[in-house]
Amino acid sequence: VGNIVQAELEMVKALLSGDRRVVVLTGAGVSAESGVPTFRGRDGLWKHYRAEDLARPDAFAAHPELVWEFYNWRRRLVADCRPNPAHRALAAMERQIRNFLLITQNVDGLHVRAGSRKMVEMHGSLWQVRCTVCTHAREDFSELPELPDCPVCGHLLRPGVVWFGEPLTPGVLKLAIEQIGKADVFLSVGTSNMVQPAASFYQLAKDHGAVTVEINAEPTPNTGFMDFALHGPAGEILPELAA
Ligand code: BJW
Ligand code: ZN
Repeated sequence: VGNIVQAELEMVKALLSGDRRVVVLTGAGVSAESGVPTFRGRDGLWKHYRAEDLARPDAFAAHPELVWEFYNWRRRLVADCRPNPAHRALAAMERQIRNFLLITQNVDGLHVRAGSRKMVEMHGSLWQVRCTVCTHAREDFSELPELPDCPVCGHLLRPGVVWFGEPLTPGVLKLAIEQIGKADVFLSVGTSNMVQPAASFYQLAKDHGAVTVEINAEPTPNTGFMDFALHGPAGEILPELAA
């Protein structure tokens, strides 16, 4: 690391002392070093489909078997992945900082497996399934059939994730807005900041006067609005901050 980067790292590290209120937003970049593909990588995510083509209610309505094939593939893929130093550093940070909240856009469950608990999965989880008709919902790590059906009413199950055009789970947005509105430090890690509402969270933090920090492999549309921007692998930068 160069001297300027090192100096910036030290300044950000100093912000993360135990009595500060810290909110961290994460995205697919924190799981990249675990081998989980990101959404907006060069080759598309799966069989040349883009997330925008599959992660939407109308795609599921038209081709449920295709969408379930996509999710079953990702469930298998993620089951073989392990949390990386970025996940572990965030779990350590939560133990060091009393007022801490991790808001993840990731559905892979790797933050939980790394030990994070003060955390919300704002786009749901690959390991949640729920009925398209009744209220049945469950956590399920088993191998699912191609078109799983509801044990209660027999209708089709769907992945327990938030698709484009769908609202977040009730309460999640409210919690995020409340906590970010009180934050002293806001970290955005491993997200392209292309998807709303997460991409606008930094604004709530800034309105409150929080210090904003971006950690990402490359600049994002939000970079210019950040107080600090550290560009590099999350699995190298976060362990330095949590050390
Ligand atoms: C590394 C790295 C390393 C790599 N280290 N870094 C306002 C304006 C315009 C549009 C909208 C708007 N409000 C809402 C919308 C529509 C839409 C939206 O945002 N569209 C945009 C595309 C423009 N938003 C929605 O529809 C949301 N719903 C909503 O707003 O509802 C309102 C409503 C209210 C009432 C009734 C009805 C509706 C929902 C959005 C849900 C997003 N869902 C997905 C799929 C989840 C399920 C699944 O996984 O299959 O969530 S889409 C996908 O993108 C997934 C991700 O969580 C999300 C964000 O992606 P992320 O994490 O940023 O990944 P990447 O790949 O984009 O970026 C990774 C970054 O990491 C890159 O920059 C790399 O460089 C970097 N990186 N390796 C550090 N080692
Ligand atoms: Zn049902």
